[in-house]
Amino acid sequence: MGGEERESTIAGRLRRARPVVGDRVEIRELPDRSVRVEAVLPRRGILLRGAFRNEEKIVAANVDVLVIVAAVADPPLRTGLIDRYLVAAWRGEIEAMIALTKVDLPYDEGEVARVREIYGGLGHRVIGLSLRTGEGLDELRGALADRVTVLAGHSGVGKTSLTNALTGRTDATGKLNPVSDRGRHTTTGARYMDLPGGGALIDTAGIRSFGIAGVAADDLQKAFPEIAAAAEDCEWEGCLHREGEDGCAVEGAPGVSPERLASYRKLLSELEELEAERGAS
Ligand SMILES: Nc1nc2c(ncn2[C@@H]2O[C@H](COP(=O)(O)OP(=O)(O)OP(=O)(O)O)[C@@H](O)[C@H]2O)c(=O)[nH]1
Ligand SMILES: [Mg+2]
Ligand SMILES: [Zn+2]
Repeated sequence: MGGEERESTIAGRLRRARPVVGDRVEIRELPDRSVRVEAVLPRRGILLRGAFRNEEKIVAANVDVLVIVAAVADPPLRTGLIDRYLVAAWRGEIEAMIALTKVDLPYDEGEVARVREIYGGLGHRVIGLSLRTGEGLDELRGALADRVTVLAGHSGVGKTSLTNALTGRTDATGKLNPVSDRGRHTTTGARYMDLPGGGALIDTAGIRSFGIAGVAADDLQKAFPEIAAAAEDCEWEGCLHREGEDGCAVEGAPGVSPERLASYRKLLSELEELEAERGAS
């Protein structure tokens, strides 16, 4: 195919697209033997982050699985971030699993059982893990074999420890910061690492907080399937299930947990604030 003809193809027009971690690209070797990225191939399974001024930024592409990492203790288990990551997974059409780390530490068993019930009930695989005892590691390895995975979670939950265990690397892990009782972010930069059993792992440094900017407020419930299902009984078609909304069937509906509804409402008001800012500027 001639050079000029090449320019008119979609790939030709994409040639200046900037690759992100996980991208498949078409390359060309130049006469000086250096290699140039000619095109970024179509992406699936993308992770977006709301960036400055509401703009979306792709942080990883061609991701098969998002493993949402949360510790059962130290730092304390909080489900708000799990729900936020699940919105990101829904948006990028990525399967989401939940890894509950540090099960070797003392923790609130009732709380963890509840998390398993809620997210397991929504169809997400939930795996309890310990890097100290090795519990759950084989199960996780099996679940991730031959797939491209991103680990995401709060600082200090054990993402780098898990990455080291899965890949055989020895990257530095963090110590908890005794002052704030939250981990410092020890890891920077994004990397694509092959897994010994096939597949790959992308470490999350750039993916600390997925913004949900860009999701339309009335689309948000699509990321909360149990809320969307209960919404069929709301009196108004455009019901957004705000607190105290007239004719809303979602609150107290079977299958809708108060925790998830609270997360949904929190994210909804965040989106509405962003929309208002966008409208005002
Ligand atoms: N008890 C226990 N501690 C763990 C476990 N996994 C990790 N840790 C410890 O938790 C701390 C934080 O682990 P990291 O792997 O650095 O956490 P991270 O998620 O990569 O943190 P950032 O890079 O800051 O986002 C380290 O001191 C680890 O040794 C575990 O299964 N059990
Ligand atoms: Mg880390
Ligand atoms: Zn409603």
